[in-house]
Amino acid sequence: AQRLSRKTVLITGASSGIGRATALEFVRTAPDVRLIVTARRVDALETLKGEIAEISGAAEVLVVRLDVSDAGDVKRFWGELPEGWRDLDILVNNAGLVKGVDHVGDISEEDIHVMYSTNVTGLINMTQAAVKIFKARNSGTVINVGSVAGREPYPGGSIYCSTKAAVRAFTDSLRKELVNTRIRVACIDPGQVETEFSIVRFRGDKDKADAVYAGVEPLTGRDIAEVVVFVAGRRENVVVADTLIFPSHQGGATSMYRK
Ligand code: NDP
Ligand code: 8X3
Repeated sequence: AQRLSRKTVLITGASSGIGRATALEFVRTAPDVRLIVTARRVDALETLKGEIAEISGAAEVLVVRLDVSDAGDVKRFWGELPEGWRDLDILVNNAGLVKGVDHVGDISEEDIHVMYSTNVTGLINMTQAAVKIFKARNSGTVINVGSVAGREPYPGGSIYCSTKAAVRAFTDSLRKELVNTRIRVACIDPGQVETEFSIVRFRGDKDKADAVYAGVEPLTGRDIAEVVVFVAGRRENVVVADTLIFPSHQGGATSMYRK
């Protein structure tokens, strides 16, 4: 908690699921943390800000609407960060999504574009800006949310899985580029977590989303959030470079014990 005291943390995709849980977990761990919570849905971010205020009056929260898939928006975001919030300590690149389960040949251009521009280009653009700040100070932490899907691609996931494989490769390159610095780079690869992820995948079809979690006990956003905050809170010389987190009945992306 002491190590995260007064640190400035930027979380993308904080309006739901893992990102939202991560914001709350930072506050529980370090009540005077300073959070920049971003996503497209500002209402949900304002609700989150209210919840954070109930947990800790000492936490500072800046709500910013940010669509990471829009390079212009990302540029504007960094250019307009208010004085006092620019000296970032930790970037959590969590915003990401999957659309559909279509097989190659039938995938819409729009779905390909939205997954790549959010999960890959968005994450890269955010990281490029943060790394400039971190290099100038020779400290900082980048935590990228990948997925088991990036390690173990499955049918119906060609685009999503390849975006997460890209996150993994990008993260590894970055860590190696920065070995002569005190900047830390981590990849968090969750297995199955029950969030809005499947609702987004099935375009709002709640029955299809629920079927994904039928007969299994998935992880919660908080389970992953605890790992993110643990990684961020290690001693400066400790880099948790890689993680793979499953619920106990998951053996791999497509290996799940169902009751
Ligand atoms: P949710 O759908 O619950 O949350 C996704 C978050 O990403 C939302 O806050 C959403 O906010 C945000 N987001 C989506 N598109 C954009 C965008 N263009 N710009 C900014 N924010 C965006 O899903 P999860 O919490 O599960 O997903 C978080 C991360 O975890 C993703 O990267 C996902 O790939 C990864 N993951 C999830 C797993 C799971 O089983 N759930 C497993 C492994 C990895 P808004 O819509 O308001 O913009
Ligand atoms: C989310 C996990 O296996 O549904 O990244 O793609 S999976």
